Amino acid sequence: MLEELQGKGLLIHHWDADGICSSRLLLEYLADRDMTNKTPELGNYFLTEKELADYSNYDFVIVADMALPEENILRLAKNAKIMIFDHHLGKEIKEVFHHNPVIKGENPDEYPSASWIVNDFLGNPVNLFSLLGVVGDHEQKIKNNTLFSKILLDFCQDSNLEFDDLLKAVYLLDSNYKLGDKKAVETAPQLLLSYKSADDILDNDQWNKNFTMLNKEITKQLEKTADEVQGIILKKIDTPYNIISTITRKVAWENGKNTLVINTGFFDDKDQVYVRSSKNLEHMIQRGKSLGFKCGGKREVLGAILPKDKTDSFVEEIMEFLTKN
Ligand SMILES: [Mn+2]
Repeated sequence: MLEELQGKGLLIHHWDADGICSSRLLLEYLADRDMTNKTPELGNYFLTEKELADYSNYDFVIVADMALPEENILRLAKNAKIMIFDHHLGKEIKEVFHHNPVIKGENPDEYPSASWIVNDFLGNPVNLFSLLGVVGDHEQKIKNNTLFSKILLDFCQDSNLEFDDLLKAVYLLDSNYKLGDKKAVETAPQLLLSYKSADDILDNDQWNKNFTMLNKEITKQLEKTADEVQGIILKKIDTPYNIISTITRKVAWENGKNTLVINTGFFDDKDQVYVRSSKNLEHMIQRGKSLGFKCGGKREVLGAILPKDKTDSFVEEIMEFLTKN
């Protein structure tokens, strides 16, 4: 399939370690083609009108590690051949090549990252980049996956690495999007083409500087006091960095309580809201979507991007939901 692609190609990928590593693998395979790689505006799980217009002049478009809306994909498909490699839940887009074993009913534990799916599709042996995507998406929790904990252990032994080295490498790759540096995210897969080992990633000066700066900011935000309302931790932060999920996780784990964090500083015109709860949040995710907000997550996690004038009312609804019985 990939062999047949002709002309100018665009690769659109998620901004995180899995998206970057998936791109690295695809760019290596397509080294003799004319390829450009882009990530969406950071925080957007869709393409803007401007992006759709800019991306209408390619002969083929590959999407990696992102469940872009069907309308976006069908728009791109008017002018280009489309291939999607993904592992997120969602609906199959039948009009294009949509390689996502998870939505075709395969066991998600056997396909824990887009990088793994891409690598498998390319027929490569297990390698650093196929596994960094896995570690990036699951962190420590991958150790509970019997199949992959074994694959990771074997890989670490063969390459003389610790699991924590892989985790650090992933944090370094993720530092680019957390700092809001879209250009650096797009440069990362290119850089990785010249990297041969995890040490090359661990030795990247800029990424280490990013990592230190982010840790400082996370510590600073964690030190500010949070409110507790009817047993729920409510924390407001104002940071230009995309660290809300990290902050929420740390606050929730430290307090052992349902936690809601609002960040007013990442977007100019919108707020980020993030919730971790022991109560199933799927109902509130649906509610957020039905109100027209960008809203997603899973059982125990809700993330939403809200117009600033809608934040208070939606937060109030979530608080009500969490305190009800
Ligand atoms: Mn992923």
